[in-house]
Amino acid sequence: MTINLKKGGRINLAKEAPGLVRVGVGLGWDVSNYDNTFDLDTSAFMLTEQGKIPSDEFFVFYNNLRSPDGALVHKGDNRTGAGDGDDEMLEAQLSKVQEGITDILFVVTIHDAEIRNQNFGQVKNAYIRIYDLDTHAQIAQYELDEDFSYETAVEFGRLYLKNGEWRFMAVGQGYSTGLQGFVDKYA
Ligand SMILES: [Ca+2]
Ligand SMILES: [Ca+2]
Repeated sequence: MTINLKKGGRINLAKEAPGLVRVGVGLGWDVSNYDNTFDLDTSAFMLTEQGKIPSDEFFVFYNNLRSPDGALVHKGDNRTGAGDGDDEMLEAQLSKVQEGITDILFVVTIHDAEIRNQNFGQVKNAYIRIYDLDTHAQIAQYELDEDFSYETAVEFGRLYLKNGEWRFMAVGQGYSTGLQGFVDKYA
């Protein structure tokens, strides 16, 4: 059974998916204008309570595919988003997350958005979903239902620790920045 989250919606993984060991995080999107190449990039910031990454290696993206604690693995860059299903994926093993990290924030940015004059107003069917990697059962999905226009970057969802239990929240916050803007904010 999958839970459809709205913006701001939260679930407790310990309650909704007891026995969950490895979490799959899938992001998908399509674009309305296929004459143009849209390269959306998924990245993750593993944050402490201070809202910062403890070191650069806890910024997991296409050039740093694995966090130092081995808890988070990025499955690689998709350059077009063509086709159905997940376009970019990450795998998380929450029991391995380094102590002190309380938040794993997933963001999506458009590569070279400014140069190519692209924004999320041209992106369709964008979603983030989390599932059990071992059983492939989907746990929750959040479809980006905001009417974005000029935004070029989105904080999409986050896994976060509360009272010793991991939870997931649908964030859906757009920004007119790029990956560097998030690095400036969280590094
Ligand atoms: Ca990409
Ligand atoms: Ca797609």
